[in-house]
Formats: sequence, structure tokens, C-alpha cells
Amino acid sequence: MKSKRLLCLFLFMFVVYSTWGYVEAAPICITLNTIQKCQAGNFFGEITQCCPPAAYTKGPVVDFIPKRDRHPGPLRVRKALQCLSGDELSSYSEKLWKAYELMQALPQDDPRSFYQQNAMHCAYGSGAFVQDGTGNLTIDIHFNWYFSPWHRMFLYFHERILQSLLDDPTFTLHFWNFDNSFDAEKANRNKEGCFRVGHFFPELYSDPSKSTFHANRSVRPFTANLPADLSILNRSETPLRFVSEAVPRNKEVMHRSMQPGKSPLDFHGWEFKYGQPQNLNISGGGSLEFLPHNSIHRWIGGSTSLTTHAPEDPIFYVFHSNLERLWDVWQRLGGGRKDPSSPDWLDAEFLFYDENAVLRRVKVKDSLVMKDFGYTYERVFDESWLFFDNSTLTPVKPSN
Ligand SMILES: [Cu+2]
Repeated sequence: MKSKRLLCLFLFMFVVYSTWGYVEAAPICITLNTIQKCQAGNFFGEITQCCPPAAYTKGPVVDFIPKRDRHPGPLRVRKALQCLSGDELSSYSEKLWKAYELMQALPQDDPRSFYQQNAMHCAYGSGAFVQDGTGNLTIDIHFNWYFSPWHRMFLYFHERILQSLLDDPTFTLHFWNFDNSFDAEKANRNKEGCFRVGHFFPELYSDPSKSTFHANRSVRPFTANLPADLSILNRSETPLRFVSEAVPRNKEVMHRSMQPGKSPLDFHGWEFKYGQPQNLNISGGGSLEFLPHNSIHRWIGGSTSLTTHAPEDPIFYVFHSNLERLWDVWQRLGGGRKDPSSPDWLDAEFLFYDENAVLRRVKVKDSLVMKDFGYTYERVFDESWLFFDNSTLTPVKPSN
């Protein structure tokens, strides 16, 4: 661990004192220096001011190793929102709404506040952070291979803050199972899990009187019986109006996005290393980020379609929990699906604020095993896209 810290320090010094202007590729490391030197961001022309509050940039920084540090006790289960019912639905709704009320009531300059949750994502996503010692090379966690690990860590600390505000370490952020377009309840009556269609916008996030509501959305999430459209990005702003149209296309998008690919980068996105300029090409995103993820952002619309504002809508956190679940599913499918093995990815480090507003440092290599973070996901009907009947695509089977 110490040697990696030294590696980051060495790289910083190397660039500062280098007279050749040539930088060896290495992992991106966000340090206290990075946070302290945060600047106005620029997201495709939108000038952003989303740096962490100055009073919280002095440190200390505490390492967080999920496998070692996670909460004791059984794994918490993130459940599919479409299957919550009865008492479980009532008690979960009350807690969820209360948690966001409390988070939204925190002062804007508290790193745990709802305002700062968006700001952190914005800082990491609009070039507000500059790679240490490079002068002007900015950082982004979209359109490249940091997408999945960074968002997993971000959600994890977001959930820890919600738990702390509720004073309930068992509180769990559930997920919007937007990829499931099939009703498989009858066929799976005796199996444990959720087999209901999941592609409609979750009702828990649709009530204007509740803290999980967000008015700045397009009409699509508010339109009854309109399924999420996972290929909207590839066509136009007009979503598929009927379930019969959306189902086959969603299935195809999901199947393709979850393929092994020719290299791990097909799933994870383009490499992005220390000393390289930030990539602003949307095609740099891996198959999960590029199509289902970007399509859901656009389909919800409003502020959710903007990187700099998307986490202002609480739905952000439950559709992203489904994306990180899908990373876990992809890993477990096997068949050549493997995360990158490059140290330039594995040794990258990011900083987040925890429930005590303390900066925590997590490495990509410590974020690869979901269960290390202390939770798992309810079984859902991934078979809805797993066995795609199309001769041009290779059918895949789950390994467990
Ligand atoms: Cu993001």
C-alpha cells in the first residue's frame, strides 16, 4: 500500500521536475492536492462551479479498503423496486423519503448534502480536477474505463451517508431493473427473486409530494405504460411508444452490451491514463456506459440528460445501482468477460466523502468485487436479454 502511495508521489514529482515534457503512462490518482487545486469546470461549453467546499479539503485522507472495512454482519440485499409490495414497500418508502429529506436539508457546503452529491459527480465529470503536476490535463470518469468502478464507489458512499442520516446501517438503496422487459412471474413462481417487468419508471420516484421526486424530467417518465427505451440514443428523441416495439430493441441492446467483447475495454471503455488528455468523445464509453446508460439519461431527460446535473434527480442513484449490478452480472457470466489487468487501471485512486465528511481514498483494484462492499442484489430475470435469438449474435449462458 505504501509503495503505491510512493508511486503516486513519484509520478507527481517526475512531472514537476521533468524537462522533457514527456510523461510515462500511469494510473490517475486523485490526491488532496488535486482537490485543493480544483478549478471551474467546462462541460461542452457549460462553465461549472462544483469544487468541494474549501473547509473540507484540508484532509486527512483515510484509506478505504472495502474487503477489510465493510460493515460486519450479513450482506444487505438491494432489491428490485418493481417487486416491493405490502408492508415491505410501506416501510421502505418511508425510510427512503425520510433519508432524502434529511440529505436535502443539509447545508449546501456540507459534503454530505444532496447538493454536494451532485457537485462531486460534476467535479469528476466536467474537468474541474486537474491531474497533479500536469498544469492543465483534466480528469473525467465518463467516456473511459473508470466509469464502472468510480460509480460503484460513488453510490457506496452515497448510501453510507443515507444510512447515517437515518441512523440505520441496514438501509439499502434498491435498484431500477430497467433492463427487464419480460413478465416471467408464472414460469418462476417457486423461485426466489423478482421476475416482474421492470422497464417502467419506478413509482417511488414519481410522487410530486415526496423527496424522491424531481420536476425537471421530460414527459416520458410521467407517461403511463411507457417503457424505458434503451436505444433512444441511437435514433432520435422520439421514444418507442409501445411495449411491443421497445421489448425487442431493449433486449438486443442489453444482449450486445453484455457481450464479452474482443477486449475488456469493449465493456469498460477506452483507457485513460495519467499524462493523457481527457477524452470528450462519447464513443469512449464501454458498451454498458455507451448505450443503456446514456439512453436512460436521455430518456428521463431534463437535468438527468446533463452530466453536470444528473444526480440532482434521486432516480440517478437507483438506475446507477442497476448498472453496477450489471457489471457484477457481466463478471459472473464468464465466457471471456474479464476486467482490465493493467496497473494503470487497477492502481488508480479516487477520493470520496464518507458519512462523517471525511475524505476516503479507494483504489480501482479494491472496487472489483461487489460483495466486498457488503451488499448483493436480488435475483432478477436477466434471462430476458441473456438468450437473444439472433443468429448474428452469440447466445450466452450464466455461469451460476
Ligand atoms: Cu456519471
